[in-house]
Amino acid sequence: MRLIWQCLLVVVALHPLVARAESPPSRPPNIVLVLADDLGWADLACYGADLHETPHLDHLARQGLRFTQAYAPAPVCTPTRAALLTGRHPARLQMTIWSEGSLQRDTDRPLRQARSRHDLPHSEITLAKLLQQRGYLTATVGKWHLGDAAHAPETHGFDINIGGTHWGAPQTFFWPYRGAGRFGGEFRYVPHLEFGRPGEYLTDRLTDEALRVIDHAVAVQRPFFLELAHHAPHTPIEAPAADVDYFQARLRPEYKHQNPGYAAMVKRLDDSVGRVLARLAERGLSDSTIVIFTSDNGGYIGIDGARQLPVTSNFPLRSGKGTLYEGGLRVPLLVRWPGVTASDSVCRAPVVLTDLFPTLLASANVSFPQGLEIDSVSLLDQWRDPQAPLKRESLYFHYPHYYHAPPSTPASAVRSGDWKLLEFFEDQHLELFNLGQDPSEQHDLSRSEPDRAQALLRQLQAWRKQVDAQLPERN
Ligand SMILES: [Ca+2]
Repeated sequence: MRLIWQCLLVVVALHPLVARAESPPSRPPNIVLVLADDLGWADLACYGADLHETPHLDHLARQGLRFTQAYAPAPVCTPTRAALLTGRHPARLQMTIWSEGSLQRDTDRPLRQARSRHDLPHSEITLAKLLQQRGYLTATVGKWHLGDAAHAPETHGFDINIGGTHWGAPQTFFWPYRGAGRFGGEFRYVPHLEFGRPGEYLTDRLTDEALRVIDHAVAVQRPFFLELAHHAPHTPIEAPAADVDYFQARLRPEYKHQNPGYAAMVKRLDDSVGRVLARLAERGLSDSTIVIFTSDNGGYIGIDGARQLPVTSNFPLRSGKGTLYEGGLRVPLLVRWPGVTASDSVCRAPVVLTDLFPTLLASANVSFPQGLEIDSVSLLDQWRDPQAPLKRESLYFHYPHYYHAPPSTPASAVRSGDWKLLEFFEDQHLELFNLGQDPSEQHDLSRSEPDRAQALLRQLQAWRKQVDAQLPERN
């Protein structure tokens, strides 16, 4: 009889529910980072979109924390992705333009663009690498854009890479996702997605792959870091015809968003997040998983060639991707971590995606190597309490390159409090805005506030020197 009781006690003690009740959870949180490509600050309904419908993302915002002043560290793809994974400023990394753009020199312009690396160096320590060392299963599904095959995700701490290449956009969003011509003569493809079916849509397929990663992590009983880096809604503006027709029928002349193709892409992106959240819930992982949704730069306001319409609008923010105005830099940022973020909370502090590096490491209780110079701060205090003071005075931006749509010239910028100064390298002119009073950057105060402009300029120049920012040269 005694033996039976002893056996029973052992069984009870080993039961997972009992073990959980007696000791604090030692297992670190799972992390799901959904990164959209070129999605603008105003593109979600919970950020003021009109034509677009984003019920799942709006629901995520209500369940967690929404940032109103989150910045991408750069107005284009590659530098933001490099900074997010390393916690270091694109200027310090000397990765300030998208990979393909780093190979061009502007010979017909007043300035030759600054030098920029094509590949993320292996000397850099990534978030994935540190989490991998902590025992996480690390996976990236979708866009990589941080270098050639020798610098693929597998060389930067990811156990699994599905679809990541050095290219910044697919030839087409429909299977088999390959071909040539749209981005020049080269033949592009998305690896690991060869076995698809006609009509299959890339956003849906990447979501299928992400769900498989979640299931695999559950099967092998490991905490996981999943980066679901969608190509949507980057060009080419392509979506299933029924979705495009749906939004075409809902267009109103007074809407700021007028592109039904783009609205359809955003809808599929929203569906993807809905499916990921549902799978986490099915697997009992909602409470133990940090879910983050954001974008790598502001919305692209160039023309969608197929429809002869602007791709999107970042209104009320000025301009778009490729510029250092708010429309080029500001992005949606949603965070849900039950027990840490409060439901329906809003943080208005200016933060930058580079901050996710120390924040996520702190969340997973992982320290980064001593002496590593990072350009970011942990936002864990703000996740817990959106009013918590932020330990940083200024944000810096450096884009020493040209952009095509809208046409823009090489520039740097600093934001300190509500004040933002832009310095344009072609003619050295300055623009000064008070974002608190003028969030749309319509009133340049550089002439009426020259002392303030000069003080911010000195601060910006000192920062560039400190991080060894590369500058454009006269042609
Ligand atoms: Ca992008």
